[in-house]
Amino acid sequence: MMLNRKGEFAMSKLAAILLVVAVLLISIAIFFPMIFDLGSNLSDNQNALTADYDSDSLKDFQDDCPCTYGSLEDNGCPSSYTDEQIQEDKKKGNEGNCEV
Ligand SMILES: [Ca+2]
Repeated sequence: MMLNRKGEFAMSKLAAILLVVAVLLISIAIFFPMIFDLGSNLSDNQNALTADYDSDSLKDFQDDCPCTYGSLEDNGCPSSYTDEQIQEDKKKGNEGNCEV
């Protein structure tokens, strides 16, 4: 134990330890902000896994046409869609631009 001459715990050492811990935590928060932002990152990932923009029951990450309602047999695309339209729809979905 850290005791001074009177046999008491040295408060100045405790203050120094607390200061070092505070500086360390602030340094971590500055240089590794993602650690303190982990909760929102996880919920963003969860939203990305469960999102179904066009409500065709295929999750966006499985859907070949995440922006357009389509059947399960056509991987979430309208059966009339050409390969070019599918590519365009998928690109819009991947960029998060379904509304455009
Ligand atoms: Ca779809």
